[in-house]
Amino acid sequence: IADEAFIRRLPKAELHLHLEGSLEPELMFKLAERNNIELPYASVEEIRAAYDFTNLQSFLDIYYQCADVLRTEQDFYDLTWAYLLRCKEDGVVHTEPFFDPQTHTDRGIPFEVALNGIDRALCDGEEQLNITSGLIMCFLRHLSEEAAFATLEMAKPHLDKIIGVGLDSSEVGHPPEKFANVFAAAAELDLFLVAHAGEEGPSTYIETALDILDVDRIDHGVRCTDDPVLVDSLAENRVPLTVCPLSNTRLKVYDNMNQHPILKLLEQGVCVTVNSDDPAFFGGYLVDNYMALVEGLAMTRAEAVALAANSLEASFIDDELYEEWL
Ligand code: ES4
Ligand code: ZN
Repeated sequence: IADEAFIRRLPKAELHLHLEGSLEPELMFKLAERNNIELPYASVEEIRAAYDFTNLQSFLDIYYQCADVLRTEQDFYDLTWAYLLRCKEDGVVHTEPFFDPQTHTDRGIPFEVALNGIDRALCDGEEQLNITSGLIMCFLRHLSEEAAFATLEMAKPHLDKIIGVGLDSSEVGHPPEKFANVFAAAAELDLFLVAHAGEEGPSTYIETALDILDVDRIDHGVRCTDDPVLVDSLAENRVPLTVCPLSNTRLKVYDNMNQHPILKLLEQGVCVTVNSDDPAFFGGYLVDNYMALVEGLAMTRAEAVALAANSLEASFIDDELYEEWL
């Protein structure tokens, strides 16, 4: 059985982390005060008590509301920097975080305010913490493909600060193929491609994300277990899945961690990785997610090493860079 000190020391990449989802209640209060915003909660305890989710949408409603405290470039810097300090504690040597530009541009915050604050913190993280990174911007799938195109247009002057595009928000009813044209346009710009698929949505969304969007990785993807032929094909092609154990139990994809399929998928040869998704809302950062697998599934040291190695294999950094960590 693996233990916390062992897991903390393993060099790991984090490949599925929403920066807006790393906003801790303490920082939320600080930013609300700084920006003269009245929060609908009286205390940090009251905020944490509101994080009692029944499904993905019940979480997203609160998550978008909380993001409203992020107003200035410094706010986005502080958010990102706080996350990077947690990476350092957790032995994360490389991270490819997501941000949701439309969550900010739709309430009047310029694209550059969010991007520049995040980018400046990521640059400082490379210099001061020795954590490499690559930023991924996600399109909100409950909005139109036209709106996604407008967001891609805003990113065009800043392609030196963005390595890829993703697809997140409410999954069911918004299949990957809705975004076929904008993903093709992003591929033309040499951006990496990822998409949330098979979290609450069916395994067919995993297939269309791969076949129609041509993504490099699948975010979540756990519902592939409904289709054994798909599982074989994911294993055969080493398609990475960025799995988020605490997210899946907090959003009731599984009632209990002992039902989580990640270690079974690992054994079947699928390139599964461990990630924290929205750690401020789901009760834990990367090491906490590994420890949840120790507690729920009696994960061994060998399994933890394999999951950490998968995260480096599945990252978009040069293979030579990660070999020094393996
Ligand atoms: C998300 Cl867990 C999850 N699923 C889909 N979209 C998201 N955005 C932030 N967290
Ligand atoms: Zn996610």
